[in-house]
Amino acid sequence: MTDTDTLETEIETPGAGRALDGEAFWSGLMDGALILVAVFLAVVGIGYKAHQSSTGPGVATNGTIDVTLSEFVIAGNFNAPPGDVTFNITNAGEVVHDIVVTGLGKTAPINAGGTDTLVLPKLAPGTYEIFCDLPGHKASGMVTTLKVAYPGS
Ligand SMILES: [Cu+2]
Repeated sequence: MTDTDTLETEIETPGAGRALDGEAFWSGLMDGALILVAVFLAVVGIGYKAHQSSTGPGVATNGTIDVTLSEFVIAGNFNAPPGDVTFNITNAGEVVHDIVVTGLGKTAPINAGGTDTLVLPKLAPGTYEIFCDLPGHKASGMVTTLKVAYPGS
């Protein structure tokens, strides 16, 4: 009790009060600076995103392609720049499907409603055949072409 009483007395003295005001002033200045930095970063971030999405239509902005499988279609925007290409695959159909990229790789069979990811490392510019190799599926339409090209070419 005695210590607490002493502390309260010190805080209420005029000298201590001015010291606290000074600290509050600098603290407020620092808060303002932090807010300015936060606003600056937000503006830079928005500008960066806008730049990223300014690539022309039809050309993927990076090497990630969403692929949807169904009977009997392989759907997706199969354009990518040279480099690693990643397929994020969803089987939206009612039977098992898979993805084969001739000479480069394939997924395991993907059950109806299932998902899988296929990474094709370091693709050079060119065209690559993609198909489902379950019996009869390619002949029924599950085949398409991945086009790898530099943006604008
Ligand atoms: Cu299939």
